[in-house]
Amino acid sequence: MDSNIKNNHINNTFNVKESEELSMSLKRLNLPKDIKGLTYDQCNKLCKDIRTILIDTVSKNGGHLASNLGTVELTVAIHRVFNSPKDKIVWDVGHQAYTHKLLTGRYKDFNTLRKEGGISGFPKPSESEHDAFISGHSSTSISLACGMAQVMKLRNQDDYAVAVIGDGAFTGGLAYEGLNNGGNSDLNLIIILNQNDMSISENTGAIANYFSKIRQSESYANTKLAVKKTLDKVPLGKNISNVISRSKGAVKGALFNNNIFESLGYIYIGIVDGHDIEAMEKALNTAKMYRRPVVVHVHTTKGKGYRPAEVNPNVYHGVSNFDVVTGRQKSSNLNGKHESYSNAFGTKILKLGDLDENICTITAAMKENTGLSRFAEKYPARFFDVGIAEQHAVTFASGMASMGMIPIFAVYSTFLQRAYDQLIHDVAIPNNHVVLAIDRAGIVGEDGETHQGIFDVAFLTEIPNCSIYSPSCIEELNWSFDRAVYHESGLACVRYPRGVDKTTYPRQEKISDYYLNTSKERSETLLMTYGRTFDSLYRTKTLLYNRCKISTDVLKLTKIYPIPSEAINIALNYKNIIFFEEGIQNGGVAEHFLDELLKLKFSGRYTIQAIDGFVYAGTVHSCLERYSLTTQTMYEFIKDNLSGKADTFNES
Ligand SMILES: Cc1ncc(C[n+]2csc(CCOP(=O)(O)OP(=O)(O)O)c2C)c(N)n1
Repeated sequence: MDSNIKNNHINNTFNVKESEELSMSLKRLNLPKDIKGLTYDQCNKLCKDIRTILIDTVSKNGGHLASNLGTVELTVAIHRVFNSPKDKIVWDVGHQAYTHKLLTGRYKDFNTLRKEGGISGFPKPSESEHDAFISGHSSTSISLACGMAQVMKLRNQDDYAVAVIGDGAFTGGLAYEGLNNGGNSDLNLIIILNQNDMSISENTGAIANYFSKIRQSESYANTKLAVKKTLDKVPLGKNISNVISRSKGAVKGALFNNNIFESLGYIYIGIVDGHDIEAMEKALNTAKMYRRPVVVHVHTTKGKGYRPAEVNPNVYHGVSNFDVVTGRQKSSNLNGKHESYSNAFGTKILKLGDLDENICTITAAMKENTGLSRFAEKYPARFFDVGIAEQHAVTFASGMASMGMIPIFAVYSTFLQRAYDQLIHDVAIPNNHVVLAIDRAGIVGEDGETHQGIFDVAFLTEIPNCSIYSPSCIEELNWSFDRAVYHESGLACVRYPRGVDKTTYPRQEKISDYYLNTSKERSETLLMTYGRTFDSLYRTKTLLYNRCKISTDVLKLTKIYPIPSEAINIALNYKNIIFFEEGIQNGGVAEHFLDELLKLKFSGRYTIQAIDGFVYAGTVHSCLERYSLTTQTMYEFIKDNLSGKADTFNES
């Protein structure tokens, strides 16, 4: 750990010697078991130390900072009260589980957080038996915990399934499906609702308003007082039925009127100060004693303990590496000379919005990250943040489209997976004109297999009347949106990668659905791709010629689906086609392209190099390398293809 971290931004006075002792104790303790034996004073010191480790590590490796700083005490309390791994702790989204990782034997390797082969940024059962389930996508924890608690019951196990879910994740529809199911049961299901009033941006919607009202109500103070008074008198573990009836009365008496959770069949305990370990412990121990579904509602401060993150929790929700003293992120996309695709989309959509009052934009809790902030500011009446609710966003968009508006839903490729039925049933079948701005399409890197945007092309191309554009640079992104908004009908998608446009390939005079770059000498080999990998493929073509005098032609698709018929006719003239695709192979464009060629009796060689499984964490470059999608690896792949197997090719 970097012992130089003694700066003003860390609110807690940080004592290096004390911290080193505690780091030692993090190493020495048999965690999570031994945490139960610490005094509250030791716990509080440990929390300070954990915060320093979090800030230090995330400042170097990037990751989710503010959410983790907010859940330090909460996690300590959870591990003092529950017995992981017998009790199952399910972290919703999983981006706030760093302290859990530190407390469950991963301190030593924590410096590898989010690195290839290192500690994952999300819970991962293959990494530790304490990670009850993988996560990454929001709002799954209640359903998972429900399922686990159900099995505990079937097996007569007196253990607990604990869902830890934020108020942002609580805006997702799946949370309500789980809540509905669990409330009607007698399971050992404990839902810890962590309210910090933030999703990535400020939490939005009626539920967020409702939670604020609960918090502001006078009963907040009353509840705290009543629970404390009752539990102070109750020796835990003794005469449990008495304890239950007494604490039940007290808790119930102090409930918020018409509490939604009570109405759905849950015992409700709250609101508890999520930074007060003792109070948390008491609330959780009470919850355990009921042996039926309980909601423990806690309040925390996102970014707690690091001033820049407390002041701007949205900026420090997910960060690249940053300077601890200034708080400045080192590789922020917008600071460099290259423009990010998200920012370019933000500019384009603003221009379209200026010219056309029918244009409106939708986000599922990702306003800043998808580049919609400027549109939201300028046209608040035409901007909609619907919460973490991708399914609703798609159907909501289709409702708007049916009334003549042009809705543009900006969404990460990975989260669009949530809305598959809505795309088919609510958009494609009625053939409503909904535009999807699919950000983070392709490999995203360090967040790993739950976040890679590698499935959208395969699942979208299965939907009738869906058109898809995959620009290779920002000029093409602008062109693609003009096409998708005004030249397509039905479901129209533009997909683009995470990060900035650094492409250098020579631009076409006029952008069109496809682009053919031929060599001076006629070539029998056609290299194909679309999207971000085109720039690398173009370099590969040059490399092949310069180093080996191998001539190849390159065909890039900008409109990738339906495949432009001219592109198919061009490809028919070649004897050897190699298609590189930054996406899952099954159902991808390369396979569809081959289908079209075969219908026209293509008899040459056709090779697909695409992704054939889940892509685990690494830098974007190293993930692309694994699938031969960088310049150097494409070069090697093509050389192999043309040499060893060239004989077969010539014979055919
Ligand atoms: C289905 C889905 N959509 C979007 C996201 C992106 N996302 C990650 S965390 C987050 C906000 C979560 O807010 P909350 O649950 O309150 O946790 P906090 O970070 O505030 O602790 C969002 C929108 C996601 N993980 N999953």
